Amino acid sequence: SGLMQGKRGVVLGVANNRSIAWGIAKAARAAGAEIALTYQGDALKKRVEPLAADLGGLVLGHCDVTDPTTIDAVFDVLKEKWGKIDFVVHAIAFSDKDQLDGRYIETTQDNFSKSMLISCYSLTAIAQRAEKLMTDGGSIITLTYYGAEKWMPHYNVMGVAKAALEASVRYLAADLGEKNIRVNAISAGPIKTLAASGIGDFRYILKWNEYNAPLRRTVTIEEVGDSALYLLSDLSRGVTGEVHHVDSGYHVVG
Ligand code: 0WD
Repeated sequence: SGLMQGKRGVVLGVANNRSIAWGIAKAARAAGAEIALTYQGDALKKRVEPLAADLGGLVLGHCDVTDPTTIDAVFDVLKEKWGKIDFVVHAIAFSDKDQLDGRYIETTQDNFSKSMLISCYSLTAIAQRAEKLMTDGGSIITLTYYGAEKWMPHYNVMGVAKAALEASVRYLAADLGEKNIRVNAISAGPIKTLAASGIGDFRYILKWNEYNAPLRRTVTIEEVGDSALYLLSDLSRGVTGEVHHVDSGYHVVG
């Protein structure tokens, strides 16, 4: 379909072809969008470049959200190549793996700060740059998880960071609404990705969702991608500040 025809956007957080960001990039491209990707470090560069080529897209370069100069650099490239953008997909999170296990109470100050910076503040840092390029309005989406709303085993500081991320979505939506820039989140069900493999007992969490979610299964990155099309396109032009669950309905029972 041509739902995203004429729209251009940047997708941050593709690590490999199992990334949720990749599911969204593929769906947006299939609907007609032009896509730009970033990568974090040289190890991921080798994976992201061929994926961007598959989409006929741009590679903007290295972006590590802990280093604001690298965020500025990729937005400078965007400005130079495209002048304006229509959407941003933020699919970035990080916490030390050894603290995604056991008790939340053991979280260190250092990992708390790092998790909040990468998993929460980065959305605001990116929105600051995106605002300047979204001269005809736009749509910004981020990825969150049910652990923001309820205690979940082992999710720990990520749950706290996701709660703050969801609050950021509401504050950013209010700030950017008068420019017709919408900010929403997708709360995805558990999917086996690189980031998820760091979470303790993740296979058990997948099984638990299969047994208990209304649809009796987990979701795929393609399903998250298709739902993202709604939030990225004009179909959702009346929607902002929302957290949309794409989780086989787990949130109604969990
Ligand atoms: O079950 C899941 N997989 C769920 C993930 C359920 C609900 C939400 N999410 C969220 C994650 O919390 C994250 O916000 O979806 C988003 C995307 O995560 P993903 O697709 O599960 O994981 P992955 O493919 O690993 O992509 C996350 C990427 C990083 O990958 P690695 O694994 O190398 O940390 O986030 C990027 C990086 O590419 N990233 C950064 N990018 C820029 N600067 C940074 C950073 N400092 N740190 C991580």
